[in-house]
Amino acid sequence: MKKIIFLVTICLLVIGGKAFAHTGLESSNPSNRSTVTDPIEEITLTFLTKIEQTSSFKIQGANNVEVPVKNIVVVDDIMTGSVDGMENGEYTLTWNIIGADGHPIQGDLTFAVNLPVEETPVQVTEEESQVKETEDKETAPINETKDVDSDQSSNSFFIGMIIVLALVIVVSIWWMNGRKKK
Ligand SMILES: [Cu+2]
Repeated sequence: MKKIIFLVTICLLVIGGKAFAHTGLESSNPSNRSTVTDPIEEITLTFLTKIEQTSSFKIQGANNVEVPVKNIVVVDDIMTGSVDGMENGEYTLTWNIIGADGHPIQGDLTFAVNLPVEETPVQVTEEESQVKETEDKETAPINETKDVDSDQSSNSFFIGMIIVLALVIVVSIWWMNGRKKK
């Protein structure tokens, strides 16, 4: 009986420890929901634990157009990548990593680029503004479904494991008691 309790306790501790090591984003530059007013050359993402070399990230601007990211480098818990000539606008950065406990995790953050623009008088013709309007209408709904977080699925996996283990304890105690009575 004591052996079983001991083994189950060890199992719970191991699983609990792994759940604790579950990685997430600690900080970033640019940070989430920030507005950048100087030209960006490097993106830095800092995670809570070391991450695998296969980790990566991508950046998408308006209408989901992807911004090329060069030289993605992972050193321990930090992932960097360089970008070139990002225009003013809003961007979504999606990271895709494998954490220290081997779990693939995805998340995203948003930031805006708002560099000072040199004043050059631009005349918008009526035709151009009409084109813009129809473009806006066509592409508006695309950006709305963007909250992926696979974090939760692996968390519920752990909760499932713990429930299964709890059941194992209850059944073994019940079984052991039954044998003693006979
Ligand atoms: Cu994990």
